[in-house]
Amino acid sequence: MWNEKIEKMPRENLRALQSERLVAQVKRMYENVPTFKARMDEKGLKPADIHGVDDLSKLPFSYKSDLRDNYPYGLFAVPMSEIVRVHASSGTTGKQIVVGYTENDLEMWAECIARMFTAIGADNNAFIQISFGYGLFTGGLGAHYGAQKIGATVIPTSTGNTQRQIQTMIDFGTTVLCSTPSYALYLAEEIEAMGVKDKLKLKMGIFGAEPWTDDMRRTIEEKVNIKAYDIYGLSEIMGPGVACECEAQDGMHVWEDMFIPEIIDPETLEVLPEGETGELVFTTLTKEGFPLIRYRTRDISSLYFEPCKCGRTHLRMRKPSGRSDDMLIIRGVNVFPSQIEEVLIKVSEGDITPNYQIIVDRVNNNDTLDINVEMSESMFEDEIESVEKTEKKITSMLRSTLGIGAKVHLVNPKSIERSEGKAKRVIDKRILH
Ligand code: DLL
Repeated sequence: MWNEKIEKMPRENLRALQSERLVAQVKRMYENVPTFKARMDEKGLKPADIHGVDDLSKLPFSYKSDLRDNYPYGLFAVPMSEIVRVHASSGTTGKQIVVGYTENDLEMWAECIARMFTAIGADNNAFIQISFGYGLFTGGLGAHYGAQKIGATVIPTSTGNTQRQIQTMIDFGTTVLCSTPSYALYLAEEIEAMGVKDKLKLKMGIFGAEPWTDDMRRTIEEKVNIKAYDIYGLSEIMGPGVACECEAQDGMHVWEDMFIPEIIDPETLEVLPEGETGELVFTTLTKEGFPLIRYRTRDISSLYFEPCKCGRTHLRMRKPSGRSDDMLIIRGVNVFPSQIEEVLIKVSEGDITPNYQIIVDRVNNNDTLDINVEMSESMFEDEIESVEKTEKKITSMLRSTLGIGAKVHLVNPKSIERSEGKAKRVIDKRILH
């Protein structure tokens, strides 16, 4: 165990630690984050009213829209001179959401990841290949510093170039692979096709950043003969490592000394009892740069406190089974339909109509994104070249907004099925299995 004292801390002590940290954080945020102060004032609450975890449900929620409204740095609780790193993720609009970390925040993040690697049996003899994207996405750098902290040999390949990823795995002796589960499946199939499974030293994989099922886990495990573990996180709360599986592969431990999870009913906002399914809400306890209270993740999951075989006392969350908003995760990238709509609005009305459909599918374990847009009558009568030119223009606008490629098809006027109720804009054909 990486930090036995904390990871096996009796639950009463853990709760006392949470209470102490929560009280301090509420006070600090009240003094430094105007949006939080305004929400507290609206409820007639003062920091002195919060004595510990029992008072958590009195506190106001926070939302993704808060990040948008305070873009880029308005929710940070320390001066920018103390922020040493920023990361970003998709917002519901063209603007990204931005998160910031102090030196200590990065240290705590590496601590979470170090606990995770140790929990699945990796140590300083491991060769950890990080095939999460490096950059503004939290996956690459997030996993990187934790792998380094346990003294492993880090192989920072980032995403893409599948053949080279596999060659690197063989030549450098990779024992642990970190990637999205869909990319892991793709790599596994390529490894099978290349007939190089026997040349690998791979023992385990840590996969996350998108939903996946136990069936998908089994398929990956069988194809490349490894153990596959789940890791969960979100940029707003920290990045990867908010929760992760241990060797028991039975739910993800949430590091409760740093985060308090709750499950709420997304309609009534009531806190639900242990085991019930609802929306996950997180409160950070140690974050300095960008702390959050009761952040509504929109992820659907449940929590349970039963002791785990591994001896860790921190509660576990079930694999998120979906979302309570319309965010899609395509090739590990968060995409909101509203971002696509914003791009289409920018295209000349003479060229396209407001009728469009977003089709997401999974072909050879790779997510595909197709966007059908009805062209205008005048474009319909135009030369094929000008249709292709418009398709190319929209494709490139979408790439720069979403950060991933999409296939754009200008389709004939009135060819997209009309609906009598709400338009069905998104067709997600992916069946997770
Ligand atoms: O995806 C952080 C991450 C990186 C997690 C690498 C794990 C591994 P965001 O880009 O902000 O951060 O996306 C966060 O992704 O709210 C979930 O909807 C989804 N998600 C993340 N991990 C899992 C998982 C990173 N293990 C959003 N299972 C979250 C299901 C997941 N969904």
